[in-house]
Amino acid sequence: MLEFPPGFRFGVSTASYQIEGAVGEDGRGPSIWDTFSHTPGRTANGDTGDVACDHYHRWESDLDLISELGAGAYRFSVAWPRIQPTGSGPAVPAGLAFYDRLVDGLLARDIDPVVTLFHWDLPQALQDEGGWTNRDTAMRFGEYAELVGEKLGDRVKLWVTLNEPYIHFALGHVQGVHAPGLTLAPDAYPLVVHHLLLGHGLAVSALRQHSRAPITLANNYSPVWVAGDTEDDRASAAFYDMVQNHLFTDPVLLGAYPPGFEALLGGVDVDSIVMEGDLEVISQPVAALGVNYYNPAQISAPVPGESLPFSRVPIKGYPLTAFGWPVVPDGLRELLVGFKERYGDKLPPIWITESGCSWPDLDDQFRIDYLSGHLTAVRQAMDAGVEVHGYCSWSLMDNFEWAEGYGQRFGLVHVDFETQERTKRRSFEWYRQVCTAAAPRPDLQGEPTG
Ligand code: GBH
Repeated sequence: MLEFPPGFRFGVSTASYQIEGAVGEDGRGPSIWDTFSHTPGRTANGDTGDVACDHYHRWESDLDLISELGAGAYRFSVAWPRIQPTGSGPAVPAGLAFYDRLVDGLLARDIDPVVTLFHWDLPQALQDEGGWTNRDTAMRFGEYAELVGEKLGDRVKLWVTLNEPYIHFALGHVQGVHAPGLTLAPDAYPLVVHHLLLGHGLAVSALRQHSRAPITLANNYSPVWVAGDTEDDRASAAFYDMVQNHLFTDPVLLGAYPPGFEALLGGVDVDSIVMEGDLEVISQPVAALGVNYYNPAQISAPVPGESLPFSRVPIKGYPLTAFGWPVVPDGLRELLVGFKERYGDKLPPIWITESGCSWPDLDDQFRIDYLSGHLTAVRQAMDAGVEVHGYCSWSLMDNFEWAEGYGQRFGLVHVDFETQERTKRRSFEWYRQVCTAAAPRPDLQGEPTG
């Protein structure tokens, strides 16, 4: 068994819209994912998160599962529309109370609560006003963070402001295959990017008033491999690396947009979007960096007919998950070591906030190999000098996999969506041994309150 240093957290992750269900209960307002999933043709089989894992009603027995797993951390997200049904104004007490019970339930089971504020379920009312193209959404996000921080700030152990802003931007606003389902004109891209980042910064300011816990954002990162050997191939790969890996990281860690950002501006005057002081807000020190890792990206120059400035080339020669994604554990080591090289002393301790695979079988040696390979890669990156504090497997249980509906199963626990019965996969038992072998955890080092 791999040895990790004392204090290293092994955990599991989920997200509100993917597990909770109960979309009309206790004053929750509609989110963009309710709208999107109820629009014909948007999700596989027309699946929606209306019921999902019914976790809103089954949270206690779900926490018992996490406890049985021996996990030291549980990453979940707060549904913004449960706290503010229209994205602004006072908090709904019942909404806050749900997460309050969840946090206390975790602490009672000796599990560190890791709380994400935004895992893509934006209140629909804010989308109606332009969503992340509108600077006001960032302001509203800061206010929402204040409400959650005030309620939970004394007990949360790690905060994640935004989950995968790059994916939310690219799939939701450029390709239109995730909510809000937009294919925006390029001149709106920098608005979405900047307002997401500003929202992160404003949330950091708000949380600091109430919590000493480390704060981070979690991006989906991929080491970028060049396919082809032309200058154009290399330029496309560099562009892709910039948008996926650095666009939502450099402003936070370095206080500046990455070189090449201008290419995304398409002639838009940056001063009309990035206001004075914004980058200072965005780059307030954070005591952690969240990394969601699934696979590398192999990129070439765009092929004819491609509307983007790059082309994704399938990675061959590796096992594929049920989703068809290549399994490349060493890509995680490569990514982490590359981050250390790029950011040096500016790189805060890393948390792997998601890592996992879609695999349906109950007897899932595939997932065991996946987890074991990725934990080995993390250990190797640590040996190479990268500080990593935790690893959260995606996911605790099968759930609503966005546009794929219930067709892809990422859980250590199988869910029968007819009966809501939970059945532990073999990987659950394997990961339980990893979690329970971990050394006791001293309290996480955070920051002083503001
Ligand atoms: C995460 O997104 C989400 O945070 C989480 O909610 C979700 O359930 C989980 O992952 C599983 O999907 O076409 O082979 O190059 C992951 C974002 C974007 C990662 C697409 C893999 C392409 C794989 N994903 N990406 S490939």
